[in-house]
Amino acid sequence: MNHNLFDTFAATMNARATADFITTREGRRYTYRDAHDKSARLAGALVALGVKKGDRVAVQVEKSPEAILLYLACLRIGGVYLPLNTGYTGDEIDYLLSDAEPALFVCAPSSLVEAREIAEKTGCPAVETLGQSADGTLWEKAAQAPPQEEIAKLSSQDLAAILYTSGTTGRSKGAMLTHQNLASNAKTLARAWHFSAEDRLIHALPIFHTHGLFVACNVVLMAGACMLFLPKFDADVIFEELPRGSVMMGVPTFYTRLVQDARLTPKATANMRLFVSGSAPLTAETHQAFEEKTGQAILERYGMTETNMNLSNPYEGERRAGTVGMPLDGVEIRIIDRETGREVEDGDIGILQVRGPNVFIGYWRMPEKTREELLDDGFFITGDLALRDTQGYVHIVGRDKDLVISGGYNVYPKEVEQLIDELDPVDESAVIGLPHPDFGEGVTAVVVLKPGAEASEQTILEHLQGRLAKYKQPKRVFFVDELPRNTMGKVQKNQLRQRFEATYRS
Ligand code: MCA
Ligand code: AMP
Repeated sequence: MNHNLFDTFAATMNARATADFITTREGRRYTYRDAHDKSARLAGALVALGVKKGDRVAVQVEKSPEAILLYLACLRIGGVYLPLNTGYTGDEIDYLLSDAEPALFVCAPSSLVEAREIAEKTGCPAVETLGQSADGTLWEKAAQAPPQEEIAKLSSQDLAAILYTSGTTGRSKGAMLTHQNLASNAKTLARAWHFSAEDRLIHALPIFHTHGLFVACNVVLMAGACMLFLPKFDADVIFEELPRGSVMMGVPTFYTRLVQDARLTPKATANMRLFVSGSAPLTAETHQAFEEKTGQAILERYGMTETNMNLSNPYEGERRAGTVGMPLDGVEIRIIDRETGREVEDGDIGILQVRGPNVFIGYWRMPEKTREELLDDGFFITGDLALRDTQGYVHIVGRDKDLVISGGYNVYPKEVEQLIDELDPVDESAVIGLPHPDFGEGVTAVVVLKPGAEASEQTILEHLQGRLAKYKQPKRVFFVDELPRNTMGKVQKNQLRQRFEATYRS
């Protein structure tokens, strides 16, 4: 049996050949047959560029249907797809390419000069471009290349993708995801959320993370459904498209923005059968407000880059506000007391661990880090604090890891602190997340200056510009005389969060 995920998708492509796979508001349209044929051409171009099974293909391009075809081409030949946030700066890309050692770096046409420099520095042998409207050198090469019809024969453990997630030490880690990880999760989600060929997904998420790439696209591909590709979330566009859509997936910021909009009514959402939220906590207030305004209950689910999706509220049955529901089919969970190492009773808080075919096989070239988080018995330590209520619904109540989630993007404080601490006048810093009405949490820096030294909020922010992706940069910087510490010398971020809690309150 061929475990290549593309093999499964190829069955859909044949069965749904003339149906739309991706459409855009500008009227571009790819059918499933196009997806099959164009991905074969792109695969031909990849092979001609020397990409072989197991080789990483790093991709930092603007959202487009063609980028998804490139992802499919990669799967087809057994390449390892490595999507990169379009907001990453040159410094960030430099580190990621050095670590991943891709055989090819595909960038936006406008970034070619810088991309070539980074590729040369990091030893990446090939750079190609892919634009947003079926353009770029890779697309041109694909048009010339003989189609690669063959689907690489792979085992379930062969890698399909590496997705980088920042680490608590400040160094990004590449989560290695296999064809089995992605296939099992897509099948499970398509079933759990009743996806069918009739669905039309409104796709407004970025496609370089699990949510927009795997949860959205793989599920659509499993079901033979259609996606409307939007470049980004824009409430005006969403309201125009809701009458033609059936499902939307979003981060909580999508929903907090929609509930504030007078256009959100039962009529506006009448054609929609499902709204999914994830990547960060959806507040019970937003859940309830959305239901009051539309009569529809948002379905909240929980996942991680390392694990794909683990828990989901039920499609049928109560979608309970403030919870992430129950384990998906084939996923096991346990909630462990940090002190005793034993499972807690229902209602008690512990650290959530998950196991299943969806769980990754480790961090790229980081065996020690992998051993710390992926246990011998297959359970992965999520670092999230959870409790299970008496009806079996799991509540994510906090984090045992130092992490801020801003608008669905993860920001690891250590990475920001290290850069702030480089500044001469700075003695030390602590980066925290504070309640933010739009982004859920707002990245905030608290800085201690060296005795007699001077620096302003502007000094700190300017230093970070160009070094860190925009979403990681603090929205505010505060100066204090010293950071609160416990007797062990550990910075008490809770105290800082309390002190500056009202910062973004409107
Ligand atoms: C944009 N900005 C942000 C963010 N996005 N700042 C902090 N956090 C953000 N997430 C900056 C912009 O650069 C801009 O700065 C200012 O904030 C306002 O931008 P705005 O136009 O309002 O933002 P937007 O373009 O509308 O974007 C907000 C967004 C977007 C729609 C929430 O960030 C987004 O699509 N997030 C989704 C992330 C995601 O897909 N996560 C899934 C990860 P300035 O004005 O100074 O230029 S996968 C995952 O987490 C797991 C596996 C899971 O469970 O799904
Ligand atoms: P990432 O590493 O980007 O994949 O982010 C994974 C993290 O996002 C998880 O460990 C959680 O902290 C958080 N997360 C994802 N979905 C939810 C949710 N529905 N509720 C609360 N936190 C979530």
